[in-house]
Parts: sequence; C-alpha cells; structure tokens
Amino acid sequence: KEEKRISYEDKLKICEHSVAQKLLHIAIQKKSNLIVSADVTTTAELLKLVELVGPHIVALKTHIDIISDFDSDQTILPLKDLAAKYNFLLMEDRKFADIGNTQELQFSMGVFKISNWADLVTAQVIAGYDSLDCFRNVGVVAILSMSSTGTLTDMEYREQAVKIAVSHPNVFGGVAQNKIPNELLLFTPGVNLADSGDGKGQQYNTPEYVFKKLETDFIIVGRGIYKSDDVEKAALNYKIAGWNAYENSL
Ligand code: 5IU
Repeated sequence: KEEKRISYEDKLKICEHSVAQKLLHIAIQKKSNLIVSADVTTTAELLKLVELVGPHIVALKTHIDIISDFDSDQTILPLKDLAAKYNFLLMEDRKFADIGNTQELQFSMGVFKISNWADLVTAQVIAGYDSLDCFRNVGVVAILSMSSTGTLTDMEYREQAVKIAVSHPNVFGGVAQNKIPNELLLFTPGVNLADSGDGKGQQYNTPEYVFKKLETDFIIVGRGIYKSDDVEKAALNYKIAGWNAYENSL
C-alpha cells in the first residue's frame, strides 16, 4: 500500500516555527512550492530575475557572496521591496559549517550582514547541536544530504544529522534527497525537467519524483529557470509542475 504524504494544511499543525508557518501560508495562498535558486552574479541580473519569478515563488534562494557588485543599499533594499511586493521569503544558502562563534560573526558581520535581511538560512550540522544556537530570529534549514555524485552524506551521517535537526528549536527544515520526519519541512534541490545532470556532479530528478518518492515540500530550481530563454514562462512551468506533483502525491 502506497503511503500518502501529508498536506500543507496538516503541516501547519505540526511545524510550529514562525518561518515554517509563513512558508506554508504562502505556499497555500500562491499554490506554489517553488523556490528559485538565483545563482546569478550581478545585482542587475538578480533584480531582473526576481521581477520575473517573484509572482510564482514561495522563496528566493540566494548565494549572496557570488554577487560581484554587492552593495547593501543597491542589492538588498530593492530585493526586500520585491519580496514584500510579491510575497516571498529570502533564503540565503550560506551553508554555515563552522563553530558557533565563527558562524555568529559570519551571520551578522562582514559585508553581507545576512542576519539583517534573510528570513531563513541553510546550515551544515557538522559542527554539532550547539553551533546552531547563534541563528536567532531566523529559520534554519539543515543540510542533511546532498544531490551531487560522491557526497559523503551516507545513511549514518543522515541519521545523526536528522537527530540534531528535529531537536534544535532554530531548525524547521532540512535539505535532502531522501524522506525526513514530518515535523521538518523538506527542501529538495537538484530538480530539472530537461536534464539529468550538469557534467559537474549535479544530479537531477523531476518534480514528480521528488514529491512522490521523497514527499518533499519545496523544490529548488536554478538553471532550469534562470538559464531559460523565457524565464517567466519557465518559472510558471515549474510552479505548475511542482503544484501538480504535490497534489498527485496527496
Ligand atoms: N544545492 C544543490 N544540491 C544540494 C544542496 C544545494 O544543488 O544538495 I545542500 C544548490 C546549489 C545550487 C542549487 O545553488 O541548489 C541548484 O541549482 P541548479 O538547479 O542550477 O542545479
């Protein structure tokens, strides 16, 4: 007998973290489970991309340290305006991986001052439970496994990582290529409708696969959208594909 995943409405009852609540409400409102990975390298490209995909996404995933002309007034202020205008959250994919004291500095200091603008951040759990204490006022999505060939996130690692993720109050979700406990929201990158890999170790699955087999909650799509000739149409296609896959998995 095939197991049925639980709905976003039911997840609202068990995922209490305020950022989880916001994401789930946006998903239901916009009928979207799409997160666009904005791996572009200038402020102009970033803002142009967001204008096109903003209406279709629940969150925008950034790698803010690849923006070559980063400027907090020119980059972050308009980004925050667009997030408010189109109702999505800002997810900085920083993948923190150091001791708590260092992460605390990387989170709030330097040029990027991530704590000033990100709604959620990704973090490795490699440094242990206490290292995650520093992420106050933000939601943490823990990296539990990776989509790339040869990743070291084997079953033993994943089991230990999940234990930290479910028990830490700052963590409300996980990035993984496998099922995780229902009390966490699952984010799955490595999603593409056209390609199966990128020749650099990335491995892709379809939205259909990740909703049915992994019971994911949110798909993360980068090149499938921002490299497309028609970015807005691609975002809409992935949004519809993601939502249909979610509904079919219920
Ligand atoms: N990303 C992955 N796989 C992972 C993790 C993060 O692809 O396991 I953790 C990131 C890397 C990139 C985005 O920013 O998700 C996927 O981009 P493409 O859809 O362009 O491959």
